[in-house]
Amino acid sequence: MSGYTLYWKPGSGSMVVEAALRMIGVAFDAVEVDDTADTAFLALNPAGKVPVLKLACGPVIAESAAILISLDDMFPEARLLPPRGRSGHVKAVQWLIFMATNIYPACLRYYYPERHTTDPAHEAAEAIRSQAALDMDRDFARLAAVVQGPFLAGQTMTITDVYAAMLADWYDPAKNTPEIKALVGRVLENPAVSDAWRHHGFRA
Ligand SMILES: N[C@@H](CCC(=O)N[C@@H](CS)C(=O)NCC(=O)O)C(=O)O
Repeated sequence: MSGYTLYWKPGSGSMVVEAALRMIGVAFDAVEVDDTADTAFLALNPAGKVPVLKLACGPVIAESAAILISLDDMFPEARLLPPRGRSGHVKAVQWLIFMATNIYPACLRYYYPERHTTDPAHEAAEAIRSQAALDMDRDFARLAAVVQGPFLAGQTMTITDVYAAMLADWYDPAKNTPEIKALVGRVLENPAVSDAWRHHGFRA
């Protein structure tokens, strides 16, 4: 047994955490979660969501951005994020949190609109879905405008770029935006990322 256990589901946001673990080069166990409402899993993350990372020394971390920032703290030499104190660090963290708190939830509203309204009418769900699409169009346009470094935080790929590629794979209009499409291509040149991408069944 290794020191790290990643709880994951195919096609889910655990992809970026697996990519981070592979970029670090640390051994980990991958436990596929069939049912996020299972009592044993809820004991790990009461929110019933993957990704979850369990450390052998005790702590359990949920929330994709929190896991990535914690891994960067534990393994600064892996350069998941640019070194602290440099302007690239602030940018990479800013865009990571921007995506985790805006685009990721919008994507969930887009695919599961009925979970985001108490109104059972089909039209209510459709309205949620349309607004989620508009929100993602606006937010991916903001990302596309800054992917000129050629990465989001400059000349070197960070885990923030992998996060952006993952979200884009869930939403075709983003994936087909030239700047984002080029970013996905660049990110997938990294073997650690492409291994996690394939293992999770991502498409590009
Ligand atoms: N804010 C959370 C969102 C996690 C999330 O919504 N995960 C989805 C998969 S992408 C999930 O586990 N949904 C429940 C399920 O699939 O059973 C994060 O950033 O980690």
